[in-house]
Amino acid sequence: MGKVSVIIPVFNTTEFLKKSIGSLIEQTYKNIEIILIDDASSVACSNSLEELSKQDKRIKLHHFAANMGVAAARNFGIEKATGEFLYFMDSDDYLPKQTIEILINHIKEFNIIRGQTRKVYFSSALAVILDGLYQVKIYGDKKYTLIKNESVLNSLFRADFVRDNQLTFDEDVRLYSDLTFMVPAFMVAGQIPYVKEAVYFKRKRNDAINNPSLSQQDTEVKIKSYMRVYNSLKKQAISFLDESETEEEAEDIQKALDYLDRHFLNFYRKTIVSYFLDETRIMPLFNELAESFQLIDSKELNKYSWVLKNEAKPILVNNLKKYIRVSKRHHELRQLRNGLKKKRKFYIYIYKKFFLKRKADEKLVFFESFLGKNYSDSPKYIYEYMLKNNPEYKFVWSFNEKKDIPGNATQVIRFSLRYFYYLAKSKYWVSNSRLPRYLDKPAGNIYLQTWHGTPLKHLVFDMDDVHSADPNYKQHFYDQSRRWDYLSSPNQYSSEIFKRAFKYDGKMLEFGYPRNDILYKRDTEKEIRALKEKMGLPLDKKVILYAPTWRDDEFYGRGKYKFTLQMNLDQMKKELGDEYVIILRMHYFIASVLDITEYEQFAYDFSSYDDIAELYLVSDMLITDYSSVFFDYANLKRPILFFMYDLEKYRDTLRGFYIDVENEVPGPILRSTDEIVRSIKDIDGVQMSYRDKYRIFYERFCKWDDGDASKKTVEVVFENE
Ligand code: C2G
Repeated sequence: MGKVSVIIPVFNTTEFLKKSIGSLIEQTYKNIEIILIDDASSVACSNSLEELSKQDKRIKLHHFAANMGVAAARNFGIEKATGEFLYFMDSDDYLPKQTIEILINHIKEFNIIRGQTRKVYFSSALAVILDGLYQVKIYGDKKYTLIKNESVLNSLFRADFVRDNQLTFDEDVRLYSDLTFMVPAFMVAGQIPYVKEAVYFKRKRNDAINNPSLSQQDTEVKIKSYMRVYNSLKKQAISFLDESETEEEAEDIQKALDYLDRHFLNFYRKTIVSYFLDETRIMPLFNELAESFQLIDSKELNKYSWVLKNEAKPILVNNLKKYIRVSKRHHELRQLRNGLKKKRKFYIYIYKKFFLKRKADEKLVFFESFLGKNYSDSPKYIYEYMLKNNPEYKFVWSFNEKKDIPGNATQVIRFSLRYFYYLAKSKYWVSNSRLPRYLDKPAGNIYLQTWHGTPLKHLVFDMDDVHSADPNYKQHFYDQSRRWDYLSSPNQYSSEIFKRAFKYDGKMLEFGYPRNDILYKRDTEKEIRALKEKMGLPLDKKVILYAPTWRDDEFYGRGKYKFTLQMNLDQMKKELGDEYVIILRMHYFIASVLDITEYEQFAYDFSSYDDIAELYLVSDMLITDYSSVFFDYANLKRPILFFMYDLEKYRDTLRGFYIDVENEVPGPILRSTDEIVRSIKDIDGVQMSYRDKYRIFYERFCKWDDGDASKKTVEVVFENE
């Protein structure tokens, strides 16, 4: 079997190179050469390429002196290739071991063969490929569906075929140059086989802000490149059609023409139309748009909706003014239609269209804590402080269901029409987590983000792979956090992390957490006794609080996480039940329900209890894992045990920590119920041996908390206004 030249342009993808090049080195098909074209990357990236290319003789590394773009790099790669076959790969993607072997085994007499591309968000995707069970499907009439994703990736080409037909990538466009190679290739390739099992993992970058991939770049550049590519390919295909000699050839070219039209019209519908929502963007692109539309076959255009056809009319005659009018009307129609689809969407439509246009109430404050789940956390304490001290203000609380709370705040059900109405009406927003992205900020609005914990786990832009259920996490977070005017910080350590990891450079309120005021103001025997009575806890037993966090990779769906109790409650009850009771408190993301009916009088499920700070107060010790609860709990100076049965996975794969957990946490790290029981039986000894660590920890994380954070926060945010 012949040699395969794998061509990889590289531009600043240092963190992905090891994975991608490694996946080539490990291919079961060994007869390959790996042509790396360093497109004038950063020094770090170039060095890392040098280092990696020493690993394997099959690697040939070339450096460009100036950045030339992917198309030029790939063309250069074609020139340098010595193989019988060509294969293109991107430097942030990777392959399962068998991909090239499968493609080679099935290319047979064909000129091109394609495999399947799968999008991934992290570096550990696996494909299950059963030897010999490959389904090869031959595409003739419908072959253009194979390039719906307009990509050259994961296709194996005969090198002769590419050279004989002088196939190259158009170097004048920054994006969509793949089409300038693929469409002409498909026009002359004849039938094309496709093997689903030959998988290619295409990394969807999770950080479009710091490290955008080509496809995540500026929409205007994208549209311009696209129109240029379409116009030139369309003209080229039309001239081929004119020159075609046989009917068969003409039919093949007609398929390319139809594909191009369909592709263009879909691009227009999906990308250009929404970009034109802002009408000032139309004019600079309009001439080129008209040129493209004039190339479309009217037969194809007629297959589209009347909305699109109506827009096409003024474009075809190059009438900008009329197009702007039609486009505006259609946008309104689209918004309305979207709005009517679902109740929530309809409310958002009303919010934007009507509520936002009304004047806000200067003295109205909107509160939300943990996505409407609780009456808790810093928003609660800021509210209670204001209730007492700022009678000139009125308040709104957003909850998932109505709650019994002090004061006379208006309550709204999250996502109801009233929720949207009051959001628009409130000059102030106070929330401890993100508010939805579509909630445009009303004019003059002041948004206090209190956040909800000293960070232990890497946050947002400090995270590499995102394993959680929301793949666009970073982009969304960035958009949402641009609206914050104030951010509460519990300690110096957090201030530094927040600035970097949230890319936040607004005002920071460095007063400690309002939610921890209670730990200083109400830590008295009398208060604790009253709380225990309210909670129905026995007064003659000591209380253990178990409050673990959630795991990014264990979920049922977005925002609905699983939790399996790893603690043996039977054993705990048997060995500790005489002296202790245990409160189980799951994270608010956890959707799993605990069944603890067997452990009545010993285990209490307080997962839906509003305010964890009250649980801190009534407990004699805390068991937790990677939850920020221990930073707050340390204010009480009571013992903390760390039940970290999955420490390696959590630290190394899922998140990564900001502190050296094994050395810095102020209590023992335990991995089994046995160890927990042993530590609890000797809790005084444990406390003694962690005395110094605890002191250092307290100094570092709890020093700002003094019981007056709510007061100081309100003075800055509300009283200075
Ligand atoms: N919390 C709780 N009960 C738990 C765990 C946490 O009430 N069993 C509350 C605490 O107030 C804690 C806060 O939720 O400080 C945040 O909890 P973490 O476990 O630190 O979770 P975190 O990863 O910060 O949640 O990405 C956004 C997530 O919202 C962050």
